[in-house]
Amino acid sequence: MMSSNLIRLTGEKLTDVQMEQYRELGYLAFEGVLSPEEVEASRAELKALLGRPFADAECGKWEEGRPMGKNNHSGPSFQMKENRSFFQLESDCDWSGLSADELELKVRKYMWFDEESDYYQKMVKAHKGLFSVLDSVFPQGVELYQSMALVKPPRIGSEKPWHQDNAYFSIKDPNGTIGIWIALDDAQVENGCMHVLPGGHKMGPLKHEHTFDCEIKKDRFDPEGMLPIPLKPGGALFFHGNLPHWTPINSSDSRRRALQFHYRSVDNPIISAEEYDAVFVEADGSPATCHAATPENF
Ligand SMILES: O=C(O)CCC(=O)C(=O)O
Repeated sequence: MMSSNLIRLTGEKLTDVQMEQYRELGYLAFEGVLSPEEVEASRAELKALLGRPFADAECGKWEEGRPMGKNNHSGPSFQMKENRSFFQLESDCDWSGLSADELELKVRKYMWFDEESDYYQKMVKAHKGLFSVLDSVFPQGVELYQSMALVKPPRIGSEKPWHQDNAYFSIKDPNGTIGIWIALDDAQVENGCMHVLPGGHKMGPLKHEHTFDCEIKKDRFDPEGMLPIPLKPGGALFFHGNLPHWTPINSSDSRRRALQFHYRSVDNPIISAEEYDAVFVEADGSPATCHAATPENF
């Protein structure tokens, strides 16, 4: 198995060698993108955000049960009434009567969390480490497309099956998107760290199908060459929107919180899901998106 080739961000921009790795392998992994202080602050802010539906002053602003699509995991979810923020619990969770601390150990993911937080707004707009990579890959500039906190709690954190993030998006040029996955805990195989298929972005769009989630089935690719990317808290993976990746269940007693941001280059517009079905296609021209797999889920 290849090593994950963890490197430290040293300069303002990526080196030519790092750019070459990004182009060839479709990812770069760095340690220490967030400082220990930033990791602490990020954890505290996430905890505060997740506790909000249960704080007296806030609970009237949330409602339970935004439909998540009929197959896309089945845990209960909470929707902020005033904006698009929502979070989802792991399947089969009974959340009634839980304290905010207990609730955090049931959460699967929290979408658009940055919009609720001045702290995270600053991070997504101006974090030096994030932008040293973003500015190198997209010198024309970027815009945030999506944010999610992926909480994968101990023992119950579910698998995220193999997928390409571009299959979920609807952005005109699939080469003009990038994902950033930041570990807030020590992320190892046992608690569900990221696994990538190095160079897999070069296969182009692969058909996605709905099972318990939207995924690429094994008739489309061979995950044999997959590489786990263990990261210490504050380490980050930057990856091409077409790179197939997977995270296993959290089978350990350790937490595995992560932040994930997706950016698109400024010259790469958002288009409709229907238009995108004609862009993100397999070699024979057939749509490979999650929208095409189950349009009613989108
Ligand atoms: O952090 C995880 O478990 C999976 C994240 C991921 O690949 C995704 O949500 O697209």
